[in-house]
Amino acid sequence: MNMAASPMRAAPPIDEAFYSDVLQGLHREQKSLPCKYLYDETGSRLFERICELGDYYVTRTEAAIFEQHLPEMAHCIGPRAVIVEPGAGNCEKVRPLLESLENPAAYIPIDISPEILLAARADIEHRLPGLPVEAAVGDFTCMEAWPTADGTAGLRQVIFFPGSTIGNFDPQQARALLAHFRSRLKRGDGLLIGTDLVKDSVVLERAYHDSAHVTADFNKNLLARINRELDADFDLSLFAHRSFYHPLRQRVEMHLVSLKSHCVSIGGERIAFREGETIHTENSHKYSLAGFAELLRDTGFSPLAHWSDAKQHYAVHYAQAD
Ligand code: AVI
Repeated sequence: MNMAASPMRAAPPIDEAFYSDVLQGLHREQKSLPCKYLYDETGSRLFERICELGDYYVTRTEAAIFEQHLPEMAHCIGPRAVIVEPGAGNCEKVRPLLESLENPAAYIPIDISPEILLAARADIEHRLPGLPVEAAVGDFTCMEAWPTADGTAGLRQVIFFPGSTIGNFDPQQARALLAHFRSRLKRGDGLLIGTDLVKDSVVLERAYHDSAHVTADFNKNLLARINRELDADFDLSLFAHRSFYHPLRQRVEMHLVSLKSHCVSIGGERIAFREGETIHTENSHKYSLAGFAELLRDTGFSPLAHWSDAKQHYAVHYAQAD
């Protein structure tokens, strides 16, 4: 029987963890949704477009820092290093780093998506033939996802965590994540990590409320995703994108504002929205150089070097495990 043509075809199974995170978040006093859910296929494509925007300085500033300082970074890392990349994605950022290292011993990308890892592995094996790639599927914030690096004992491991991803973790979570990274390393191993820096709020707010409205589409796609995957009926025209810099918390907050009082049904459950009420969808924390160095020290690292752009918008740090 051709199931595709059958009217009895079962609905795709609901992702229970997504469903319960969404309901839990929307029942809070300040409604919120975990930012990891921004990245379904559409969200990931929109994020790639954000990275190319003139208003979003983060990606191109980091790329320029890498381009300019790769030899110094490679010098800090040293020969025969094992590079571990949590949340590796398409490996675009690690490639130039691997190419500039002296005789790297292995590359270990960790990512939740097996498809992305397969493509990344093929790309690295094609461009750096002979470099062993040991891809690990899983959530890099969980211990179980980290491979036990067989055959790499005695070699220096360096965790590569670019893209200011650390900024999307709240301060406590960021501390826990760095401590988790430290627990995977031995004394003398390294961490190469990118952070967005505290700066003029006009620059920050333009980056997260771009003139082409791509960030607005990225934010609103979360509601479209909930409609698609969790049988919900969000009317996207009743929500507006809002982002602002919170100077005390040193973070850009992203919200979706309800433009009028109304109710939404999610899998049969009704959620009421008041006019002006928001769903908090993302925090993007900004660090000072001194503040991040302190965080590194608190979590068992010695900051050894950092590289920044002329405007001090962004920094890449190299730290050694104590
Ligand atoms: C992935 N992350 C570092 C981005 C950021 O800048 O916090 C996500 C983003 N959200 C809106 N624009 C970009």
